[in-house]
Amino acid sequence: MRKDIADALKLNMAVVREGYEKQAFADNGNRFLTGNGYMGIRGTLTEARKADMPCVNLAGIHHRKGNEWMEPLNAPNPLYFALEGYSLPENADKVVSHTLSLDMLHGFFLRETVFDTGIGHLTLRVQRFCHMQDVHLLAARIWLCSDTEMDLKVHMGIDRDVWDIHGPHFSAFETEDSGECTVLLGLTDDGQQVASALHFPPVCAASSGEMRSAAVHLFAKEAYTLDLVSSVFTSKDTPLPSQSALDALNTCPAFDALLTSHKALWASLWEKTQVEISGDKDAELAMRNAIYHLLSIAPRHASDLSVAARGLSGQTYKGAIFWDTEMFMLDFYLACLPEVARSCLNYRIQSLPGALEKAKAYGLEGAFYAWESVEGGKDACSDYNVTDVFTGRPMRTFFRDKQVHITADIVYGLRKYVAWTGDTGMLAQGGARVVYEAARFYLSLITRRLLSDTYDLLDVIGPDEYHERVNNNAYTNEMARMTLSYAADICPKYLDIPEEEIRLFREAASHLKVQAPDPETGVIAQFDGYLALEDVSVETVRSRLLDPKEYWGGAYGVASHTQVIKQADVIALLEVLPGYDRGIKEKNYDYYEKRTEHGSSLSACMYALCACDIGRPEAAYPLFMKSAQADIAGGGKQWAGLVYIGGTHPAAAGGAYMVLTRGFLGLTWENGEPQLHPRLPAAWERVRLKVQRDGKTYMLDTEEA
Ligand code: IFM
Repeated sequence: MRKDIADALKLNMAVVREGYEKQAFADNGNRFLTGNGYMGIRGTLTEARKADMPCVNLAGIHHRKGNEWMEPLNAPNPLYFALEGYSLPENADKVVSHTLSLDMLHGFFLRETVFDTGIGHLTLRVQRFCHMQDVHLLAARIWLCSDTEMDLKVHMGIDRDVWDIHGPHFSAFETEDSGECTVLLGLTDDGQQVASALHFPPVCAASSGEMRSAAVHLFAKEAYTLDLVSSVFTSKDTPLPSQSALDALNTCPAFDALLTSHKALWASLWEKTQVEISGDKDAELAMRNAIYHLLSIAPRHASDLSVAARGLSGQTYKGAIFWDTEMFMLDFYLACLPEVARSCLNYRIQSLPGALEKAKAYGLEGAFYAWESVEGGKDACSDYNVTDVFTGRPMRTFFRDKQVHITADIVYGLRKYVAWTGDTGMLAQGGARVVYEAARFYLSLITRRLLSDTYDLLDVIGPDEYHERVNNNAYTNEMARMTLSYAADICPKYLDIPEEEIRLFREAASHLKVQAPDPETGVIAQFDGYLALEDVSVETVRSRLLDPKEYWGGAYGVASHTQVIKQADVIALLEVLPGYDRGIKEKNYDYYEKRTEHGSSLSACMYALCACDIGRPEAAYPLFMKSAQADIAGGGKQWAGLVYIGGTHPAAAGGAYMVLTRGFLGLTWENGEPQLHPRLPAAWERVRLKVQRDGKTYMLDTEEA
């Protein structure tokens, strides 16, 4: 394992953190995450219990406990392992050295801690991964070595005390012991099941149960290893998850063979996605880390699963699918794993019934997609998404009701997928129906004035969530217009729909209010009346906070009545839809950048794209790095009011990929061939990057541009 890490380090493919930082468990859980699209295991220590937020987070299976928020299930952790007398944080005073590494090249987590035993040094190494090919398997190798002979007691097993935000989700457990293997089945009150099984190493053969202990004798300077191989299945995968979990362990190869096949799969993924940035090792590492995370959470095993906003790093944002996937991650998946892009969009096609139901519930027509989509397209978004720090009371937020751009974002994703792949089968197989129902949704929402020809989209929330319930948000109006026009163009080819409806789609598209650039300043108002709001700096608004965790938006937020915005809104519009010239981009970049808090990790990449478009790669660079480094750097916003929102940042990762390709490389496609128009930061000497299109692999190289 050390050789692997050394190779990865040499190739600038490893993230390493030295020194034991007791308080860093939350960031490290994200920073050292390993995953395979089916599950993610946070980069916590194997001895971590609930307080340190360990989890084996599962994709596409949710549960709601009572009236709490619905959230994805975490499996009982089958790779719990502790050394008696040497667990952290309790024995932090014995730590001589402590190193955590993420080997992105081979896809594993490595922990090495040297403890002072009083008479010498004891080294504990743990290598852990979620198998990239057989996605139900996860494994850990424990390596121990002491420079003096010593006896140790070790504890290992399946931890049923699962870390949940709004749990506990399992109301009952069943265990089944089959000698070397034990399976623990967690049952929810709505009949769902999650089985975690563990193949115990021979040292535990004499004992039974889901948690076992063993005595280990270490000879001086002789390494001792223990392999833990586990499997996880749910009732979504199979009617008998316990049986499947045990079968998987009975038939799976031993640790070394598993690791070999796991590494081979990672090698093949990097083969498709490798990026080199000569002249800037930090940017190269950050970009590779962003790609690593996007690969680790990609549902390669599924055909209609999407990617949650916090990936597989836990239950933040209810494990739900947001616009993040279509608007921020899709570029990467299209260029590197088109089958994953397809799966994400199939998920939207499959969840159309949920969107139709949501629209109906609001008295609207067509498809109103869930702001926070879970199984069946149900909206997990609460009416009270933020807790007031002062009163502890839930605050009414309107994301679910008013962030109506979500439907257009999905259409945008579908349109992009079809344009990129040429796969019109997606439209024939349900995509056109989504587009049609999306257009009907906007038709039912748009208001027609009696005394004017202008139509409005009233009472919405744009991407900048701090300003709620505004009229004619520029981004929303243009995305709705795109949806109506696209529907009018393509739906008649696939669906039998009345001509009158098509006419109405076109009429609404042409009459919907345009937030035109101000003739003097060139600034596009984010919404009606935005430019008349108090014009103060982000710092002034920040200085008005009475509590650092206070929510900036909503009815009484410190930003709500000012022009300070949370994240790219007009700038997002200028970057996603064509037709805005450089002058307009320049003026709006200069206007909005200084008024943006970048309080969402989705913000910086849009500004970076814009900065590239206006010929300012140096201004784009820190914004790019902010996006690409989101999960290496840690920190970031962890709270919205009193609600924990930490986790990994796949949209920022995908955004960084967009900045690299569309921004710095200036990638366009002409006659099916890639063309580069590089505008690189001064320190960058050369960029090489592989992309796939139409079954062909292209090596983009700025030296050949
Ligand atoms: O989708 C985003 C939203 O734009 C800002 N808040 C977080 C969500 C999930 O990433």
